[in-house]
Amino acid sequence: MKKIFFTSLLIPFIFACQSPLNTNFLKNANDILVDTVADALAIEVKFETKRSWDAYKKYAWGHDVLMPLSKSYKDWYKEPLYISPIDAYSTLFLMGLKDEAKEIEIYVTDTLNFNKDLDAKVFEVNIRILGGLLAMFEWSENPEVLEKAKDFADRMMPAFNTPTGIPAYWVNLKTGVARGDTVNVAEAGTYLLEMGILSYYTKEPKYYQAAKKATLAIYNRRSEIGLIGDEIDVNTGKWVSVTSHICAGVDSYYEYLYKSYLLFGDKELGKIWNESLGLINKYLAEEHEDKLWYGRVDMNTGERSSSVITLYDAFFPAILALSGNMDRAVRLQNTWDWLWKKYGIEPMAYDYKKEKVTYPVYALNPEIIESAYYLYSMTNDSTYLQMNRHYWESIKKYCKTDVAFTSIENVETMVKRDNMPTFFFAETLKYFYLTFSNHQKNFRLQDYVLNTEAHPFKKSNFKKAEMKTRLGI
Ligand code: DMJ
Repeated sequence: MKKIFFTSLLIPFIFACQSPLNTNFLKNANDILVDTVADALAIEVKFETKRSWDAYKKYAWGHDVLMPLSKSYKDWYKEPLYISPIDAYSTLFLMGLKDEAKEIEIYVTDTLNFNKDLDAKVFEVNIRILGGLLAMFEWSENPEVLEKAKDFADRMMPAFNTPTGIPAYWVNLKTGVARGDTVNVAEAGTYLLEMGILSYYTKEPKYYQAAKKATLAIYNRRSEIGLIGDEIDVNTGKWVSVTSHICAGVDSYYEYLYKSYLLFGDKELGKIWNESLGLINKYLAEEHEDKLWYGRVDMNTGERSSSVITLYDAFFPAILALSGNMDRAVRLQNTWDWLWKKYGIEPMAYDYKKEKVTYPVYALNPEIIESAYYLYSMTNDSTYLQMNRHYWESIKKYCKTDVAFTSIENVETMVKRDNMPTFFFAETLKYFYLTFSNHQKNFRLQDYVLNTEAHPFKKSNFKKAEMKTRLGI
């Protein structure tokens, strides 16, 4: 810890020194110093991850979520599904916390049983449990983990037996009975990656085909001007809400269009992504007070309906950058950075025209950190390293507890809320760590596609020549 303390004293000095340095010698010296600082931050993030993991083990082992203030736990359902550890695995593994990761793997293969009489939210368990197990399989190469992933997916599959192919909201993991007629677009169309990866490894196209049918069911119900709404009835295929946006409730539908094209080479999805992005930029994007925002419009008329955005939308600079739209990615990330700094930490929802917070919670969410990581990886511009360093300092200042980290009830008062969501392990800590250790080149973003819960999948594992037989593309 001494090293961390010493280096943290150097950090402001080093970053302050960056711009005036213009000779090659000084530039190289500066780069070395920046790398040294980043190394220290990576060590600190790893240390804090281990501290939080130890707290989970001490107070919540076997359960879904740690409650860091009361030092207890909570489960999503009447029985636990072990969501925090499954979500944490790929982060612990990447940080070199191999013993901790191995312990999770052994629990998954030897103890965990998904034959539970409970109704699980299909979207949430897909990105966290199925996504987490598939990443665990890739890193551990343990075939029993793949069996567990397949077992879990088979329990999810009955949800897709609807007249539209859009999955119901809930599915009972034991009986396969599905319920919940209305889903949002993210809940309808965030399955392509996990189910495509499962199809690839099991050589059973049915998973990818079900996911693709659900995504196309959304796309095929676009309006005359090409936009989609945000809530739909899975039985009738009728829009329940006609508001079009990229915010919470829609976000990862768009993310998966592009990432599935990237990982599997599914050209149909690449085409839909390109078309969708054109419409998003045409109808949703707007300049306000010299900043770029993406608001809400009516899917049928294109008329603006609201300027409320959510912190989830900060995923968009990452996907813009990944798909080659760097100018907009940079501008949008600057907007999010401004909002974070306005409050000291970002609020869950904000009205950019009324200039006020509409929902003041911050739940340790990763999106702005994810986008800073993508931009840093893709540009090597230390502006984004500094952004993530700033967000890390804010989270330490406001969210750190004596045992782990916790959510904020209100970013205007910084009152804490007793909850450490599972994505804090899966995403937030991972993106910080990958940013700070980026220069070590031990994880190159261009070699991976990450699901929306930040579980990484190696591109070279997926051979394009195999896609026809394994995924049915
Ligand atoms: C994560 O569970 C996923 O990233 C999801 O797509 C939406 N955002 C949450 C964390 O904020």
